Amino acid sequence: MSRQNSLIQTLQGLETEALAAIQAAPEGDALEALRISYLGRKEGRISGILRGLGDLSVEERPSVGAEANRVKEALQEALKAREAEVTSGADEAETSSEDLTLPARHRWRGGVHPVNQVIDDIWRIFQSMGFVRARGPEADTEWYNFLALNTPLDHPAADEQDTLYLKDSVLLRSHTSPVQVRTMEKHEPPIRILAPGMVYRRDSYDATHTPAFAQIEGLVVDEGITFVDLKATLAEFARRFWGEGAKVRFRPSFFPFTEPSAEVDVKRMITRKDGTRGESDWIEIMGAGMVDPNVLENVGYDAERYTGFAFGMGPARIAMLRYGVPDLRLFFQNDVRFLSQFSTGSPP
Ligand code: 2NM
Repeated sequence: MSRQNSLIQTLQGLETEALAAIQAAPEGDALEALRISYLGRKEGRISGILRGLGDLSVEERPSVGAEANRVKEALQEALKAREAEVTSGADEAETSSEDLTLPARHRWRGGVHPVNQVIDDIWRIFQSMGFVRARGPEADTEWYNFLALNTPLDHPAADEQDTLYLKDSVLLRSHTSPVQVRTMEKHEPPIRILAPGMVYRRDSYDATHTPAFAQIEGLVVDEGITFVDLKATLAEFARRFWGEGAKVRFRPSFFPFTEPSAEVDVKRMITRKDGTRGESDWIEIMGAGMVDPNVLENVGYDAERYTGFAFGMGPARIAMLRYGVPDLRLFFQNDVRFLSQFSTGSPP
C-alpha cells in the first residue's frame, strides 16, 4: 500500500474510534480529554498527522491533508454536539427508566398552627356571644400589669409570676389583664371583651412550661352582672367547645384581681375504644372570678353601680388536652412531621 493510502486509512480508523468514544462520553470533562487526545496541539493524534504533512511528497500531500482536515472538522462537530447533549440532560430523558405512572410529588401546603386553631375556635365562640376583641402592648408598666389589678409589688402573685423586666417599672406583660385595664380606662360600661395575646414569664422550658405563651382573657362589666352570668357564659363556652354533654365545675380559689375567685374544671362526654359512652375526669381549664371592686375603682368606674366578671385560660394547654399532646415543647419546635398532623387541607 502507498504511504498516502495507509495514512488515509489510519485517519479513518482514528475517526471511527474517536466518534464512538465521543458518543459514549458521559460528561464535559471526558469530552475535553478526548479533544486533547485527538485534536490537542501537542499530543493530538490527528494533529500529529497534520504536522507530518511536510514530510510527504508534493503529490501525496493534498489528498492526505484534505482527509486530515475533514476528520478534524468531523470530530470538532461531534464534540460540540455531544457537549450540548450532556449539558442539557437530553441523554437522561432518552434512556432513563423513570416510571411515569408514579404519583406526582405533592406541594408543601401551609397550615394553621394547632394552638392558633384553638385560639380561633375559642374566639369564634365568644364572638358569637357578643364579645369584641381587645388588644394592647406586650411591653407595659408595673401599674397596668400589677398595681391597677389590685396586686401590690410585694404580693406573692407579682413575685410568683417571676416577671421579665425591661427596665425600671417597665416589663413584658405576665398576663393579658393589662389590656382589660386599658380598655376600661378608655370606655365606660357595658364592656364585653376578649383579649388573646402572648404573655411572658421568667419560667422554665419543659413539658408543661414555656417562658412565652398565648393567653386568652375575657371581661364583662355592666350594671347587674353576677356570678350566675359568669357560670352561664363559661358553661355555654364549654358546651360549644367540647360538645353538648360538657359540664363545668367551679372550685374556690384566689386571684388578687377577682373576689370571689374560682378555678374552672370541665368534664366531657367521651366515646371509649369499645364504643361505649362515658364521662372524662374533671380537668382544670381556666381561672375566673368577679372583678374586685378595687380594680373597677382604679380605672375610674363607680364600683357601687357596676360589677363584672373575668376569666383567663391558656390555649396551648387546651390544645394539649384536645389533641392528646404530652409535651408543650412540641408546639414550639416547628417540626413539620408534628405540625402537618393538624393540617385540615387535603393534598391537591
Ligand atoms: C384570670 C383569672 C381570673 C382577669 C381579671 C381581669 C381584670 F382585668 F378584669 F381584672 N382580667 N382577667 C382574670 C381573672 C384572669 O386568668 C387566670
